[in-house]
Amino acid sequence: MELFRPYAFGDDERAVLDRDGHFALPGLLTDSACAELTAALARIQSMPREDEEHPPQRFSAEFDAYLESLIGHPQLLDLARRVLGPEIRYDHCVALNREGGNQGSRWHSHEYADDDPSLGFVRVFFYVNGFEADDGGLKVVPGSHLYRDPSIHADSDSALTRGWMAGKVHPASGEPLRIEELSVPPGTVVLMWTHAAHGVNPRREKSDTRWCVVYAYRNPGRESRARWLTPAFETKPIQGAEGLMSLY
Ligand SMILES: O=C(O)CCC(=O)C(=O)O
Ligand SMILES: [Fe+2]
Repeated sequence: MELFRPYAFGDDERAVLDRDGHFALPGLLTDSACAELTAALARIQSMPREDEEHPPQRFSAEFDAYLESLIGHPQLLDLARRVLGPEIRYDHCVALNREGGNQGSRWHSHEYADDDPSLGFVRVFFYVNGFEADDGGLKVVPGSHLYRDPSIHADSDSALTRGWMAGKVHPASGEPLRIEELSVPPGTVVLMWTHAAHGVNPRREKSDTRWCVVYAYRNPGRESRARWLTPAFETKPIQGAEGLMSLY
């Protein structure tokens, strides 16, 4: 089944991703993929959170055959390889559903090979029903990923501005760092380098659920703290994902 509509992601787009740390592909997901994803994410949402070690909300592909099938989908792997080059591994698949009233997420960044820029780690967010900036919206700091700082944390925009961002510039342009709040239409895919500073605004009380799942891939070479998969899943045959499930 087609996952993506036709799109452009060549050298120019890759350069923007490398400069800013994120790149949005608006409306990339096909209608049928959006329908399948919504159903799958609703199934995950309705599952009990009994097993604290392996919650479906975090090991999402292990709990849903459709989400599992996308790990090795040729169009997703092609996109991941346009970003990372040929040698890639699967890292994680996490449901990021946010119901009305969800508090969003504080500012943070993630680790991977912090001292080795030749090893990349990309998050591929599927924003199935999109979002407005003030309603479960993703926000970013363009250029922040170039610091490769895995431990950015802030409780609010102002705390980030006064704290980690203070005095820092976008290494590519020399301009002061700034917060960018995204708004994206349904079916949008956002690529993000793992060291990018990012946070999520609260979902409005009366809004419907923001359906979202992230697929993360990386170049092999280092341990990965976010690699949420069970040993059984690592060795499970998944079509298209042969050779991609191991750490190294
Ligand atoms: O919910 C989101 O939009 C972002 C979640 C996030 O920070 C992540 O998966 O790393
Ligand atoms: Fe994150």
